[in-house]
Amino acid sequence: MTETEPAAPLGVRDDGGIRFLIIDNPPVNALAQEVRAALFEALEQADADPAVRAVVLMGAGRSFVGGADIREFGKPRQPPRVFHLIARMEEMTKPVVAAIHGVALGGGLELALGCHYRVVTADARLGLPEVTLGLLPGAGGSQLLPRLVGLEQAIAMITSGEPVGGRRAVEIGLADHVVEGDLAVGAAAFAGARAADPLPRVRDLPFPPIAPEAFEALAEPVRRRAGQQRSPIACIEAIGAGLQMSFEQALAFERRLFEELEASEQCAALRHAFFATREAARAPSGTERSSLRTDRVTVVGAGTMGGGIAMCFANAGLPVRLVEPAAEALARGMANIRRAYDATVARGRLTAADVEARLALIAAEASTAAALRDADVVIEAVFEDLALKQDVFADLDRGLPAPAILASNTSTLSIDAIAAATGSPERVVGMHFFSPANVMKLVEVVRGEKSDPQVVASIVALAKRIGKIPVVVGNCDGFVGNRMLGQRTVEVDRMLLQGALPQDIDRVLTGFGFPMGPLAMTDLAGVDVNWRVRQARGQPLAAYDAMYERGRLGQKAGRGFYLYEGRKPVPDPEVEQIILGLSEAAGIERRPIPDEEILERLLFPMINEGARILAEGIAARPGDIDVIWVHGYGWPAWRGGPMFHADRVGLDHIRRRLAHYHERFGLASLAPAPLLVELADAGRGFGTLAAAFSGRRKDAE
Ligand code: T1G
Ligand code: NAD
Repeated sequence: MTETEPAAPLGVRDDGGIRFLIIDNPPVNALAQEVRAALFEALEQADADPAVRAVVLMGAGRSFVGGADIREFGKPRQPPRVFHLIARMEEMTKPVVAAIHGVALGGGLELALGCHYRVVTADARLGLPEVTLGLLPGAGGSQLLPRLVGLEQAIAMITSGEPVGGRRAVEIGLADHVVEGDLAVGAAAFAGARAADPLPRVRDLPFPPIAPEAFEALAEPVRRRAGQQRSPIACIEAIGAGLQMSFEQALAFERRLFEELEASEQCAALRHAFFATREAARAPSGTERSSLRTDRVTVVGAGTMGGGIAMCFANAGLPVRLVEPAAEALARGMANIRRAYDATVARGRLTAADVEARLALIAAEASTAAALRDADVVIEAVFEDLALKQDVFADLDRGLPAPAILASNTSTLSIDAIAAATGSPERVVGMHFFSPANVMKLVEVVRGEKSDPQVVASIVALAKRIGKIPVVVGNCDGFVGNRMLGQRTVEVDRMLLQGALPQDIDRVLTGFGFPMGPLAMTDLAGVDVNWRVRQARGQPLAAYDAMYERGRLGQKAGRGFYLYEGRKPVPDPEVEQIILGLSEAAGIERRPIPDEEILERLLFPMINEGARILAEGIAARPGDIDVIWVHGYGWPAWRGGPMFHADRVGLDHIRRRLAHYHERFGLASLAPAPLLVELADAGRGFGTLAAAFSGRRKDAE
């Protein structure tokens, strides 16, 4: 066993004629320039060295390779590129075996596809997630993967970006063998046994033939789901090239598409969303090593949110207690949970056995006393009523000793007001899930004035443990998301009275890329939920109140701003009459409102409020606001988020348009926010704030 001096970031060692090349570029072994250069050279050396019978390519640490280095995108890249490495491996005179543990994603999987063999651990994850970054596989993946796994599987993997597990990879022909024991040992044995065999190259396999109409049947649903996002469609085009072109021609076509996408706004937006999501989820500085225990969780209130929150823990394999005082309400809550799981089984995403295993993790108890027993964290999700929540927190504070954390899922109430009902406000924090809680990824972690940073950090870590995207925000009315949404809702109501109809406004926002418009969303969440929140604040909205007063509560009532045939919203002439009547009563002469104005008034007041939120420090970074809107409010990720979008539109333009609407409508909230004005005057964008705020991303775009 001879150790050669490892050329960081690549380790090289020999064992019985097998040369191990170990990529070592923490945290995810991304294929940065220096890695590619070192690997290319090592492949050359291994091929030339007669003592080497075979090569095993591995990753150091927790993964094989997490992909190309995303930070290099949008900048000129030095050779060798990933596709050069693949071409070099395909020219090797001895077998190269990829030994995969952890993840092999993007360029990492393409590298493995350039190898002659792939062995995996059972829990490895193999995928091509480029589409989620607004890209497509740029090193041959669109041509190599179909040759191994067939077109249907390749289209599914490349257009969804979803990885497959190690065992599944062998089942579909993507990998050759699952190594049960030590990966290096298993891979070396596998390589040694094939050192003298003819070298199988994936590129030499035939591209799977398919009839044009059959290909179209696979492509059409992808195009439909893509909407305005370009990358899934480009993936289909790249894969399809294999049917008409030679391997080399199809590779060149794939590369042209890749360069087109890499230079695109959508790709810049999705890369921004990628890094902003990770930045937002980082533990607040100084609390990286939070020590508070969060294993035993109790959820108080088994309604819409409490049930969904309990499912999050069960879905993550964590036991959870669900408490309601009333047995009937508890039974209703558990029935909702079972119904939700049954729907997932019906969609083939879970088995009946999975459901039983998850339900077994939810301990339902019809007693408030249960809430006070051995919990590290209590998440309260009772009615949105301050006095009730203060009672519940006072009981918890008396019954459950510190350092147990007391978290509230309130969506609108002040965390400080709730904490004031306890003797230990330092252990009170907001944990604001979004409906449906078992689906939506976002959690606003609301730090109260007295919340201990360790408590905040513990809840951030807990949210990540259940697969959520936590964003730490300050305590204010509506926190970040609902506060900005409030500005949009006010403008929606005003536009309805001034000349627009629900379908006009919703068409414009879905045209921008949202999955649903503001009025259809209100009907889904419940017109009454919106009314109750505004009632508590004394915020009347003519059109919204008119729906409520007429019992038009939304989907659950079969009518709201729309009539509902099943879940399909249908414009209702009666609503038009109601709105025309409101305009007349308010003495407003209705006018056609151009789409451009509708869009500006849906987005700019929100962005303006975002600037106020940043100036107040309620959000730590502009990227945090973007993450909240992308993962909590349906903002299209390929548009980056409201603050990213604002920089694309230009802050000076937004300032001028807001000033125009402020002058025209005289609404204080439309006055351009000081931070927006300051940045516009300086010709800067919110993105330039990132550095000042986090001091880590000097290159923020
Ligand atoms: N490049 C650069 N940095 C990366 C990275 C990458 N590919 N992947 C992760 N990071 C950073 C991340 O920003 C974070 O940094 C840290 O690593 C830990 O990540 C040619 C064109 C691998 C499953 O899309 O999905 O290859 O915040 O917090 O939860 O065709 O990261 O600590 O400073 O997410 O354990 C395709 C992207 C690229 C995979 C690990 N690859 N990464 O998850 O840790 S395109 C991807 C992930 C490509 C080729 C094309 C996840 C992960 P920081 P993390 P994690
Ligand atoms: P819900 O009415 O569906 O459920 C509330 C549950 O609390 C009911 O089952 C009720 O029986 C129970 N409850 C009442 N008093 C209780 C007590 N003293 N102890 C234990 N349980 C008690 O309401 P929901 O929509 O689930 O909302 C719950 C909380 O979550 C509210 O604060 C709400 O603002 C917040 N929230 C709601 C949404 C949403 O979209 N529904 C989204 C985010 C946050």
